[in-house]
Amino acid sequence: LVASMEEVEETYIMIKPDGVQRGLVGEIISRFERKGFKLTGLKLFQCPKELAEEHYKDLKTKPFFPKLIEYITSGPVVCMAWEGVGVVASARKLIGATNPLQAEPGTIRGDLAVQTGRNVVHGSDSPENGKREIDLWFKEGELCQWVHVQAPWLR
Ligand code: RTP
Repeated sequence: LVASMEEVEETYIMIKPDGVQRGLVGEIISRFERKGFKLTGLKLFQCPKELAEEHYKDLKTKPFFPKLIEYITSGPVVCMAWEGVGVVASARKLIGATNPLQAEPGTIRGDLAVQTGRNVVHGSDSPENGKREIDLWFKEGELCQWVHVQAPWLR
């Protein structure tokens, strides 16, 4: 029942400016919390343009890139680091498809969003990117390690 350390992953989850402006912060955090992942970093943050460009550097050549940078820097975001077994893929499932109209009901985007360009939340797409993005968005000392007792009654 206790996962070995090798299986534990980290992912970077970010509530985008529309999620903050629409008052969805609690709702979104709650979904990851109730699922059973461990929150290890959390802050409200106004993202500078340079950081948004670095975060989305793989999309630099896309026609929507300037609009994406404008969107991500248009207001504060909520930066989060979450840890757990299989957290990267599971978080992507909880978030749902990039286009909210194609996202399944029950997912964050499926329940709460309509437009691809306003899809309320980001989640890392691989464990490697999870680490890279957490390093990019958090400074040393901003992350906390703590003992996450999920379900002692099942032991
Ligand atoms: P994210 O990185 O935000 O979790 O999103 P994702 O992996 O589901 O999607 P990705 O293809 O990496 O795109 C990153 C974000 O860019 C915006 N986007 N706009 N056609 C468009 O206007 C368009 N396509 C993508 C979305 O905000 C998407 O989440």
